[in-house]
Amino acid sequence: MRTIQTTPFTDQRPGTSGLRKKTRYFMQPHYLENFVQAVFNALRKPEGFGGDTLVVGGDGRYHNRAAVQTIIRMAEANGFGRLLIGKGGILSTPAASAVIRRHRALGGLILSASHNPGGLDADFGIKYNVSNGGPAPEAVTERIYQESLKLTNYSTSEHPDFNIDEEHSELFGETEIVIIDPLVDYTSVMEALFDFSALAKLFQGGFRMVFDAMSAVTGPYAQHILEALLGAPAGTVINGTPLEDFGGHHPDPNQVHAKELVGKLSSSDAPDFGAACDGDGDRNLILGRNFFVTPGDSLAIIAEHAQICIPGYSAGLAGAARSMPTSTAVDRVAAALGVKCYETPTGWKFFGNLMDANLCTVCGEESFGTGSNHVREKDGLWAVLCWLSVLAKTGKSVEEVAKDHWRRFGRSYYQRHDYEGLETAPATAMVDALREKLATLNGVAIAGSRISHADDFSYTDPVDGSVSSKQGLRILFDDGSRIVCRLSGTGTEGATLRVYLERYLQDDGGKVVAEVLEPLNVAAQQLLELRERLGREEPTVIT
Ligand code: VG1
Ligand code: CO
Repeated sequence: MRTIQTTPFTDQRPGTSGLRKKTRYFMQPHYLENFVQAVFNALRKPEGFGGDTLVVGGDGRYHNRAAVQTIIRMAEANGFGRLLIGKGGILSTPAASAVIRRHRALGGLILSASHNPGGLDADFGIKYNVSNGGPAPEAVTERIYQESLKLTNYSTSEHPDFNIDEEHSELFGETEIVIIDPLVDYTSVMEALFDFSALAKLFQGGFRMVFDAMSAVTGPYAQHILEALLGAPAGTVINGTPLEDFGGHHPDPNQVHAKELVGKLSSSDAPDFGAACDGDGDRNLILGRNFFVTPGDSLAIIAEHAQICIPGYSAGLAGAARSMPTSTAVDRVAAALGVKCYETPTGWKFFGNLMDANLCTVCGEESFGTGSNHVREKDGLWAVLCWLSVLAKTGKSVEEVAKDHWRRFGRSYYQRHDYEGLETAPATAMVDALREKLATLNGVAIAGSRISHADDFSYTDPVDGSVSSKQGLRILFDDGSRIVCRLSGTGTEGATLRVYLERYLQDDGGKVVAEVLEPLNVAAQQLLELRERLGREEPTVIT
């Protein structure tokens, strides 16, 4: 073991989902090592880690492999009993969660900046997941950050690079290093939930889909499950080989970045169903022929059909949950099912306690994240299998399923507007200024309705009582409309403002979304003084 002297970096506080920085910044001497040591110090127990398993894997982006080697050396020096490492350093985020749970690991280090672009000149990231398989809760990330601020040294060991490309097990000092097939645990979890033979029949009947892996980590998972096990024709999965720079694309599965897929679904020869996942495989995009399902509707529709269409949920749902900015569509389904719907801050880490306490079964976010208590991460391919199950069972098209849902529940017309590449100081000042104004907004008439309540969202975890404040400004209207504003916590450059617009109408869902939301869009821009403060009139991305 070697002890290396180091000095703290002051910027290692994890954001919405782990620590994300520019790749080159991550590659500077000691940067990754300091963070990993801070994680280990935050977890340290009197008896050491000799009885513990640590899971390691990532989305395959640039620097993933080198980071795995660094972590192996440090985990050995810090006394871990066993390391489970995805072959090639690969584990999708939901697969890592499954491995942690099934092998009763202490936790896992996931190397990913998720939907952020990858490459030497793009982004890298790392996050720690706890023993339930979910992202570390805020109390833990805060402890990691405090440890990072007082580091004086880290422990590592000298050893040439390990072979991480073949499944095997070897002993390094007292540490057992096991290279595992990254597909096995995840596939077992899916097989336990879904009726694979019913889904295979769907494909046998000529059902056609295109799955866009966006040159990211879900390629091998989708090829294995959709093509090899369910018998979808070869070529169903496109961009299926994970690349270190995701082919230069932005692996964010929305209509803007998944252009190729959107094009296929709107062509004259369009398949029945289209889907895509993000860099680390936890997000999903759901498309029908010429039809986009918003993530909020997708969550609601999955919750509506789970018990009837998916064997894993035949006992019904214990409850549902969504992040605060996510549309309220799932709330109406939960009410119809007679179960509670919880409203949490943005970020998957807030769902873990609810699922551990069996308060909710399915949950989701507007940012193309949907999942359930089968793991403790959002899960892109799971959402795809849910939709396939709904389509197989009902025999309907994606569009028919969505329209039936609107006819029954009404529709939350919804959009997120991102204003990217803002300067941090004026963007923060703008949000601060609106926060100051919130108390005076009650009763104000704007956007054709009246503001009934405005606050900065604060969440008290119903399980452990922990409080998370300043989680986003929300302006609620008396007709059920909402404007929500917050700054992104996953970016690596400048600031991104997210404005979420929602208007609920009890209609058949046939109106044009942008037209329904325009008054709210104008009101949000005015309240924020976007043009005056930042010179912006148009968002960079609308999802
Ligand atoms: C974004 C999304 C949030 C999601 C997070 C991580 O965070 O809005 O809903 O949980 O990304 O997703 P922010 O702070 O930038 O709005 V992923 O796929 O990066 O793990
Ligand atoms: Co992701």
